[in-house]
Amino acid sequence: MKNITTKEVTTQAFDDQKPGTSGLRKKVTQFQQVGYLENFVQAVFNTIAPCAGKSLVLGGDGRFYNREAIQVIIRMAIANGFSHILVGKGGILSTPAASCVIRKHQTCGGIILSASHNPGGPDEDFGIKFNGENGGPAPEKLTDEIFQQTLSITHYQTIDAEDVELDQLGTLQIAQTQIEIIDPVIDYADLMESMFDFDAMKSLFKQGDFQLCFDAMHAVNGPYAKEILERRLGAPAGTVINGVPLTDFGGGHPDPNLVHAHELVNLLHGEDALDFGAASDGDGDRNMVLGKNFYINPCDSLAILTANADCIPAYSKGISGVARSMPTSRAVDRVATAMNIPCYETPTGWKFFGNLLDAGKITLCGEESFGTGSDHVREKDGLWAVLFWLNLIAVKKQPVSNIVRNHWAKYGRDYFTRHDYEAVDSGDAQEMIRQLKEKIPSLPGQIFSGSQSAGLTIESADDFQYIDPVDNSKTTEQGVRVYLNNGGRIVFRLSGTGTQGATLRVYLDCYQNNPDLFEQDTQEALSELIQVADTLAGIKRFTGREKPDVIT
Ligand code: G16
Repeated sequence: MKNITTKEVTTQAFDDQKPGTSGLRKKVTQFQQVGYLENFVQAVFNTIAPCAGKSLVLGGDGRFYNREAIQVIIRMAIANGFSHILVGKGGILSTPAASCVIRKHQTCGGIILSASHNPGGPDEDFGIKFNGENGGPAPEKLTDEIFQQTLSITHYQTIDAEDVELDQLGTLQIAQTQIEIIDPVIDYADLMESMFDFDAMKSLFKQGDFQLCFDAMHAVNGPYAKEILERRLGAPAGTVINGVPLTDFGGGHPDPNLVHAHELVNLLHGEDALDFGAASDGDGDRNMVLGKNFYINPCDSLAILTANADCIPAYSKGISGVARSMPTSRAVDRVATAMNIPCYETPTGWKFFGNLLDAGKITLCGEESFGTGSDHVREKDGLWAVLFWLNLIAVKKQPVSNIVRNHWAKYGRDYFTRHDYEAVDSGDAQEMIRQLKEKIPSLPGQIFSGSQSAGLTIESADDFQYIDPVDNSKTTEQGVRVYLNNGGRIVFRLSGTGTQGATLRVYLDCYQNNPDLFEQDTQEALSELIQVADTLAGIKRFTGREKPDVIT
């Protein structure tokens, strides 16, 4: 055992460390400022103090600055008195795996290093967040306290010590702290194997006529997908593409959507298209699933998984309820009504599902932003969603497109799209939202007369607020909602995860129960609403853009 003296280092507070939708996300260069990372970590430790005797999980998505940050945090955790630190080998832990390890090893929480789907590299993004003992993102109350701590911090604690070897499994004792380098995959893979029907899924691959591709986008899920899909389920070697985590994600944008996962999208299109494709993001919590020449919208995915939960061993005894973030389409609400289970509408951010999951009020939850999950961990979980779909395909013995079309035939179809305007001037974006909020009281009854939207009328509008049914905490100003008389809805909000200017998100959805209209192009089906959204908010005027940067 090495004896070490703790150092108290004087530091200057920063005023820009308020956690956003999911932790603190900034450019790497901001994190590299003297004391920047240390201040935030000490603020976390001060908030959860006393740290003495507690265990902490530590890992990240492998992006640029991950390893350096892990060494800094290990030294600080030792100085702050933690007795046990579990670190993913190579500094790697996907977000859902970190949640799994926190829960399994009953630690007081964990620090996850990731900027999720944002690009990585010296000039790109980095991020850090604290998850509590339930394995879930710190709730608002805790992130507010952490922010307050960052504003008044004057010192942080650390030690002088050499870097810890991150690439060898094993334990090392420094002062009172045991540092354990753990296999980042095994706990998570075991959990997945306990939940799904692996035998049924194996048979898909044994027959040899089912073709799957999983695009790990050179992000954290490569090793997890290889272990689960190729080793445990017997999918052929090469099923997982871009499977080696790279610090810059191979120069790509690790965001599993139709724009950024184009390699996968190409494999799922055309005459020789594969049967099933999936991708996950930088830290492995998001998922996109595709059938042969068929895109599954994440809102539909949540609804379909809910409707078919009884096909999965882990949920065969029934589910208690579901939740979706407010901007997510209302497809899952229809399923919940039919199943006679509650459906909760929460603000954007996985942290808002935590209380509902802990209280057993919900079993499944999801978001339009390619996030789906359940009570098995307290994070959204990309590979879990892929396994859920594979399990469904194996049980139903139907192509993905049939599963989705049968769902629409039973419940109707909720067309959904999100239009993102990225890196917009923050002042202009905020002014747009301010003016929109000002108009809310006068909106109901407004009739539109544009070429495509003639006769559309606003039924109601509000600024979404949420009262948590478990602890009664209130969260306000979560996006402007506008409901129209054709069953349509438009939501306007500013993203809480961007690192440059503001990102305006416009969410549009509309219910359709005429089967003759189930095969429309989504943008066409929602064209009236798209026009109304611009008329209402002056999107083109405020952003100076003729069209969105990303459409999902
Ligand atoms: C995070 C949150 C999600 C949220 C998403 C987008 O995901 O955990 O709950 O839906 O950001 O948030 P925003 O619209 O504010 O940018 P991730 O995958 O980025 O951690």
